[in-house]
Amino acid sequence: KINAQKIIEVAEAKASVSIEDLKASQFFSRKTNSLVASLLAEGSTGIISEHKRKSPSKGVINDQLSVEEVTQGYAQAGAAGLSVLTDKDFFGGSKEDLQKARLANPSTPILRKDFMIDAYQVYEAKAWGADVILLIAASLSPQQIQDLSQKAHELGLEVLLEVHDQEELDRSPLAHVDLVGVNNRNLKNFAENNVNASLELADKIPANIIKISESCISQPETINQLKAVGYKGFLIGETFMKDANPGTKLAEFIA
Ligand code: IGP
Repeated sequence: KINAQKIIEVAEAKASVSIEDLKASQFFSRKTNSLVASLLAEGSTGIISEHKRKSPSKGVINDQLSVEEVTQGYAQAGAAGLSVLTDKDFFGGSKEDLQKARLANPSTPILRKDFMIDAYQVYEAKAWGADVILLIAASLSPQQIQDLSQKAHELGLEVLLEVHDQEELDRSPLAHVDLVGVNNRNLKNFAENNVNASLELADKIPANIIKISESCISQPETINQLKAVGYKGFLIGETFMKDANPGTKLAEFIA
């Protein structure tokens, strides 16, 4: 759910950096990398590996490594894409994390992982070096999803829409997004620790849409299980981040 703090932050950010300023930033006019193309490429690992220092459910996961070390390790090990948290309050991320990840990995698709509610944040995402934005169906109206997706596409960004259940899937304007992610973790109670949500929703998502399974993936066998029901992407954070060497962990995972 949206919290008041976040809304205030967005308003503050608006006041200090104008959209014109964002448009003038070094990354704004760059050509973006397509996550869709990367996931569909022959031999893609499908793995979208995440930089995540801490989370509300797990506390500190790993704050010992630089974002460059983590993301380059992932890219070298074969990640199809990267996800970088920019939310400070809950996940300890920042815009600098995204900017550093971009500079360290010029040709890898990067998802800005944050709670997006305003078009201003889509401009930020582009200006900070992202290729893809996340839209969470649970906290947005269908109209907002449509409008934010349109803005993202206008700026050359792709859209990953996150759903957790059938109700969210049914009311979402799927024609406007590029990828659909099923979050296995229930954001309301953090209860789940399995990929049942992805398995249940697999055949409810139209076949022409690229499916990603998000969260709670800790075993390589799970990837095969998810691939068998049509998933092309696998968003994995904690399993890699809690290792002293996240890139090596990814390499072992896909070996
Ligand atoms: C990664 P995990 O269980 O592998 O660390 O999960 C990612 O799916 C998770 O961080 C996530 C998330 C989100 C974080 C999915 N959707 C929305 C913040 C906001």
